[in-house]
Amino acid sequence: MRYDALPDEAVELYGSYFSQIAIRESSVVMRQVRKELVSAVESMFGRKPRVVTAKPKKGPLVLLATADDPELAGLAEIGRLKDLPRDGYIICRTEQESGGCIVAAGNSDAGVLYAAFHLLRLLQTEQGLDGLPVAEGSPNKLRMINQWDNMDGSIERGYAGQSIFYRHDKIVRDMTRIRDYARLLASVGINAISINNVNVHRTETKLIAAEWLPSVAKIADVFRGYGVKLFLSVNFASPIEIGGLQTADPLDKQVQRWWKERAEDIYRYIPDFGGFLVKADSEFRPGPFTYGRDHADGANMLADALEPFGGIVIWRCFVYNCQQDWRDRKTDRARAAYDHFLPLDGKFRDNVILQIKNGPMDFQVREPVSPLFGGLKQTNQMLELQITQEYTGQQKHVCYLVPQWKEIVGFDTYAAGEGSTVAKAVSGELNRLPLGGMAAVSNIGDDANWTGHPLAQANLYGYGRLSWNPQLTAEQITDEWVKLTFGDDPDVTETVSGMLLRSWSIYESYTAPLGVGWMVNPGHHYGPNVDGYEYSKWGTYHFADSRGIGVDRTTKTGTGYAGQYNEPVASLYGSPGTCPDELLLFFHHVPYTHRLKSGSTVIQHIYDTHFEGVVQAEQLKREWLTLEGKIDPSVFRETAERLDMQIESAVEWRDRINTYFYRMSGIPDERGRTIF
Ligand code: GCV
Repeated sequence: MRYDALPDEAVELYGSYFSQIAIRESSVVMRQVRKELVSAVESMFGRKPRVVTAKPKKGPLVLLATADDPELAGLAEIGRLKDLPRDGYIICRTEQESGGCIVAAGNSDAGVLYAAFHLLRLLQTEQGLDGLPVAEGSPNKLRMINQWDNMDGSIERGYAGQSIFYRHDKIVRDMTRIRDYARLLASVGINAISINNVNVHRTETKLIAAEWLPSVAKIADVFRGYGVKLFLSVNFASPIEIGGLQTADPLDKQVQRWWKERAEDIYRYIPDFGGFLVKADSEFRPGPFTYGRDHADGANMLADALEPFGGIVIWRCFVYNCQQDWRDRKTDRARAAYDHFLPLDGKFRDNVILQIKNGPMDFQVREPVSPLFGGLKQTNQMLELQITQEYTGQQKHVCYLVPQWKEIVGFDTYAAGEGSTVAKAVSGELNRLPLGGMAAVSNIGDDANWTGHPLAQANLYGYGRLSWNPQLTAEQITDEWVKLTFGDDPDVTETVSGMLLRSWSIYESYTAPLGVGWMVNPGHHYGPNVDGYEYSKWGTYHFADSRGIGVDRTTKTGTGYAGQYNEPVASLYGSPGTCPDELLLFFHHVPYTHRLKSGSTVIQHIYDTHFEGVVQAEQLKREWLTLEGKIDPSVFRETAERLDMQIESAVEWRDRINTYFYRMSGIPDERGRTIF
């Protein structure tokens, strides 16, 4: 959204079209479309466009309108809109008018907004308009952001400053930053946001009460202008904590009535309120289990309260025993979501969506995809990703996650034969379900650069683009972001794209090996600590001893987790001979001398990747330094500083991991490098 001045050639080619914009401000969204376009055009073409509400007889001009606008009558291309989803759009060029016209038309106001951003993106990335017409629509009805912000201004797992929504237990008065955020999100097609942490503490429980609803409504007003629906995370025990009731039992009539009344209150203030996001019976949060009820009872009770107003309940599946005894090798946290929710398939109301984390554990740098996606057949589902880099370098390390997310959305669950990808499961296409989409935990805060690490912005951008269109390749998304952010100097675009696209694999190489995960410092989760979680209650173990390492999750001798997948995936993961190297220790306990498909032994792989990871981190820094003078100086400096932190941390990871496994196994590095 820099809207840099365009090169002369582009100004010459398109300047006349953009000298005149025809748009009817029939809604708050259309008003923002007009504002965005006017300021972008002024900045890119160096001239303020003339804005008219009815299409003039003579072009050239840019016309922005919804499908039902009479101005579009007779335009052949517009017919294609009816085959696109509600927020779909087309952009085309017509020379029938004298002078010519660029038309950006949407099935809804939000569709027009997305068309406008698409048009601006084409100009900024200097792709020009030769590729028109374009017709787009997202398969995902919900493309959502989850804020884990608390009202004291802190952000759970936030690495970019304080909340832009709250400060000192209050909602901020100045909404400028929130407005900018809404613009940012809309520019990549996000259409929903929950604005408070899923761990809903005492103060935030009151967000659904009269005390805070007027201020929440102001935030909703800001997001509405950009086609983004507002949701709140709610505390399942609210009827007790703020309602004065003795119970929060979902089958209790008083409780049901209490939630219905809250829904009425909320919709009085926010008529298009999205609904509730719920973390229940998870990590000490209250939930239906307290009353001997199941998660369908809990979710359906809230869904019934919201249903008359068109609201939905997004119910998280991150439910597991966080009080496990490490001596107990039968209980497996990885199994938990499937074990809890599969038996409830088909028991949820139509306005409930189950939100499932991408992996069965918790946003590790490498995990298999949750088997729930291939298991649920009759329940709306949503994929939950984590943009904030809790376990992936906390925005000190560059770790671009789009390649990881691409693997996840492209994973074949075989639920209905080959080609049953996660993308199809969550869009609803696979099981012909009405609701679904993607959600992700945001990585922004009030840091001037939004994300702490300047390159971490690519993760937010990439999530938005991928949730709009899961078919986009990582390379396409990266190329767009780099050009929009840094311009199109080939030295810069090639270097930054290369750095981003390699960064996930570099981070993986010097941290926990072969999918085993969790070798981090407990609590804050930054930096290496091989046994940090080994004897804890969290169910996150690697079981390393002097002979081998890994978790046996097979059906024959282990926890049976591998059997939660459909065939042929269950068999693939079920045997160490066929299990992909990168997930070997997630599924199998093997000796250090076990030979990987790569030809290396497990122990030698650990040494090699950890030495190589540091070399690669240093290489990232070297590459970045070649860009001095070609990148905004403050961005250059901030990134260089973070790359130094990354190298320092990678060295720590390398030495601790290598030393630990050398001491455990007694097997030296074949290449005789320094291990302590
Ligand atoms: C919001 C992990 C994180 C927690 C987070 C939880 C969740 O356990 O460490 O901070 O809590 O996931 O997703 O609910």
